[in-house]
Amino acid sequence: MHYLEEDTIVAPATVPGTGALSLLRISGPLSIVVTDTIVKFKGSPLSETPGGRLRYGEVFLADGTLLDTVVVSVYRAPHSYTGEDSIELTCHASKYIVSTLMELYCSAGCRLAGPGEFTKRAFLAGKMDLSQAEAVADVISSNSAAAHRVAMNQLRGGYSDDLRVLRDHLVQMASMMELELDFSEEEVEFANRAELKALLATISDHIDRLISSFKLGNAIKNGVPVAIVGPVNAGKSTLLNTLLNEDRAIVSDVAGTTRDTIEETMNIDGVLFRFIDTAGLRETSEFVENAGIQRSIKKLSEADIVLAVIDLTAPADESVAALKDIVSKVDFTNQKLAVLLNKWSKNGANKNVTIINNFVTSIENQIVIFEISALEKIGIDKLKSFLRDCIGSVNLQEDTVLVTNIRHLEALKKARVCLSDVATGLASSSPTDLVAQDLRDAISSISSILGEDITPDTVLHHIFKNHCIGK
Ligand SMILES: Nc1nc2c(ncn2[C@@H]2O[C@H](COP(=O)(O)OP(=O)(O)OP(=O)(O)O)[C@@H](O)[C@H]2O)c(=O)[nH]1
Ligand SMILES: [Mg+2]
Repeated sequence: MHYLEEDTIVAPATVPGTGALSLLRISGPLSIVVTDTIVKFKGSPLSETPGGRLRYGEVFLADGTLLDTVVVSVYRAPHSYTGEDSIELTCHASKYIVSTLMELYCSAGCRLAGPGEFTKRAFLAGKMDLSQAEAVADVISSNSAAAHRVAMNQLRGGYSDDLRVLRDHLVQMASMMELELDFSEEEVEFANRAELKALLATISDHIDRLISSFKLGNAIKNGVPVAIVGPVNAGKSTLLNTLLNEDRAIVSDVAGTTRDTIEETMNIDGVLFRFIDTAGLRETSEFVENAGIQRSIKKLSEADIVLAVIDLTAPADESVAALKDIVSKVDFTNQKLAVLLNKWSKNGANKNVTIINNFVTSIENQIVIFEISALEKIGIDKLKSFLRDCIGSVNLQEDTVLVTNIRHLEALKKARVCLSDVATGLASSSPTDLVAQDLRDAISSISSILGEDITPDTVLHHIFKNHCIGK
């Protein structure tokens, strides 16, 4: 059911005080009438202006002083973002002008919009489904070509189309079963069991593919997690700063400088990486440092790529022991490990290079080794190319469907569990009504991603609370 809200909302859609112009957005039944009372137009009032037009006007304060000259765009329901009568008012980007205009609108009967409320209205008016509405925030926050592409595909409905195909298959299956239920007295099987099982396998595969796309989807949206680990004083924080090209983390020659993890993202050739500098690994009884080290280990296990920073000026046996410890924590089927021999110097060969090289090649042939100097920025470009190559195939097609949202992932997993129950039910010839119920649960899980059926207000509140005001 689509419905329109009764109150009229207003919010700045741009950040006042930055840039030359600001945009105020007004949506709801009073938008046009109220704007007529605030802005003085030459000629006919705004209420006589058709949708899709721009009008120039002036805003005067009660004492007759000119506040600003503005341009107003008129949208008439249902031809607007929200589906309601809407106004976009462009003024100069002064904080004073914007806040005064906001006051004028609020005292004329509008109220300040909540986060994402314009998009929420667009969803409620049936302008977009819920997954598209969620993609609006992703498009706004996308900061790499890949993240932009995935979010834009979701916004344009590519992802929703994929889900609808999935849901339609499930509905088709359910209807075959429902038919059987209608004739249950006669104990006939309308639905061919072999056909049902084949259809179920195809649908389950589709859901599995979507679920497993989350790893890449999440990496693209939030950055590929790269953990920088290693013994204390190896130069991990120096490396973070060098990679980011800024003094983000404190660097010192005191062992145990970094206590907590520090995360920063950086775009390398269109792929977003999330670098995580961690507390140096060593035996310690100090409570805070130990807590930091536990976090380092957790971050190491969650990363896609692990950079083990080794200090070439430290004793080789200590470095080898440290590496052994790191290698034992890496899951080579899901993670890549690069050993970075840091503090490498142009002046003079370092015998530790050979010792560590020999050790690494003796244990695991999937490990790559780089000689770098984080401080002198040597070998950093090679390291960056390696990181970029690790991700390889993110040359996404425009219509690549990836799951990037935890809510969607949970719903898909729930649907998948229901389908496993359906498969078990079919295999054990369970009563059709039980199997049909599992199928209905799977359908409602998929529909919840699109926001179909009944979407409770609490769910909507949770989804839109992270949107920006004005969107
Ligand atoms: N010569 C040289 N010194 C370096 C290099 N990288 C880091 N250092 C120095 O090594 C010391 C430790 O550097 P950090 O970056 O703080 O080391 P860390 O691994 O973050 O240390 P913790 O946070 O204590 O675990 C500092 O004095 C750095 O200037 C390098 O490439 N060459
Ligand atoms: Mg550090």
